[in-house]
Amino acid sequence: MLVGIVGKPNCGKSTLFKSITLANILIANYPFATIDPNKGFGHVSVPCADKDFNVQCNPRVGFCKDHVRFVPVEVIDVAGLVPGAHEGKGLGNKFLDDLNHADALIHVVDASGTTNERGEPIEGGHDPLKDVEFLEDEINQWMKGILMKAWERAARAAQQTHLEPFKLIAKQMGAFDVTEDLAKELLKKLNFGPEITKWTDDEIMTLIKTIRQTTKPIIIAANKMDLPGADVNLARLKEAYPGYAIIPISAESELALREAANKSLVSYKPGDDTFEIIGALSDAQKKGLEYIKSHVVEKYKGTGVQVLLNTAVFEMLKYMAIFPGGVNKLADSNGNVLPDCFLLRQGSTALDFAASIHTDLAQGFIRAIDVRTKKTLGKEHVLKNCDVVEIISSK
Ligand SMILES: Nc1nc2c(ncn2[C@@H]2O[C@H](COP(=O)(O)OP(=O)(O)O)[C@@H](O)[C@H]2O)c(=O)[nH]1
Ligand SMILES: [Mg+2]
Repeated sequence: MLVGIVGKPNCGKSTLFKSITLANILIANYPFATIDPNKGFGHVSVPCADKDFNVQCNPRVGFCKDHVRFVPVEVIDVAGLVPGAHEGKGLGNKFLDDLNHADALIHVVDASGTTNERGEPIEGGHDPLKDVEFLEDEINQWMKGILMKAWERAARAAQQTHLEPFKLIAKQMGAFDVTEDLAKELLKKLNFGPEITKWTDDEIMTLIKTIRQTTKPIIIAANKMDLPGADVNLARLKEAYPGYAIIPISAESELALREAANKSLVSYKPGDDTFEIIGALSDAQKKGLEYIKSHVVEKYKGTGVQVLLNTAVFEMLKYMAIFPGGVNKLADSNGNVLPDCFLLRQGSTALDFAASIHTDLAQGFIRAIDVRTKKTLGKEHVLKNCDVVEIISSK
């Protein structure tokens, strides 16, 4: 799973990326470094199962603090999109290509309205509502460009060879993981005519929008909530886009708090709705943190950054966290307690879980056990968030 951070220049993408990926790298325990400087690991958080068993876990990756388990999720900071990017304007197509691999997008909007559509400071303010439309339009246009590549010839050829429309769409949009099944499902809903060459431009755009919503769902991060006027724009955004998840955040505040926490100046973990100053601070540092407390953390019950990532992964992409464990012991052969926590699609069964650990486990699947209740679970049993599951397999 890969979450892409997008938005116009200077909306705060890199600040958000930095704050998300600045887990204390020592406790997060990554044995590898990413080569791409714009890619890194953030963490979604779930109540850790270790608490229910009165133990302290030892995560292989990620970390656990106060029985909150932080599970890694890959994120990418996609460089600024400007109007016309799909035509190669600004940094253009390379960055749109970066998006190809993302399963979901966080659209960072400068809710303070202090920068224009190219990210330049602006007197008198800019309406952030416009940013939402422009970004979706850019992505739609770009996807359409890909579909329309050699479209006329492909459509004609498909018609002559009686290739079914969904097969053509899957072929043209393969880069976005549009499978034949998905294309079939989407086209069934849209109910276009059977002759592909007669599809209108509007129909094609409707298809593109549907593909975009399915393969690149967008969550909106209303950033810079620490600045005056952002609260008014947040309310306007919510009113204008009722179907969207819109999360108020202050990326800069989160970054400051994580940095201070890593230096033991404050007691704070991502997602907390308060923090405590514990170290010796200069007057300027103290003032800065007090501002963050009164203008962000107390007002919005946190900086919003953890809520943002959790909402993207658990609500928008509909994942859940599952812990492998044993009824007789929760540790692996090295004595590490509950070392793993997997993110699986909601609706996954005990068999899906076995397969996600190892194909052998699935092939030899005998039964699963809910480690908390010790109840036997069959292949088709649908798991729920934070379950601890043992797989009994003949292989
Ligand atoms: N006040 C405020 N400024 C922010 C926030 N997040 C980012 N910024 C500032 O906005 C400017 C652009 O941020 P940056 O992350 O480089 O934007 P990018 O171009 O989208 O990557 C920088 O001066 C940041 O310090 C925030 O939450 N509050
Ligand atoms: Mg940047």
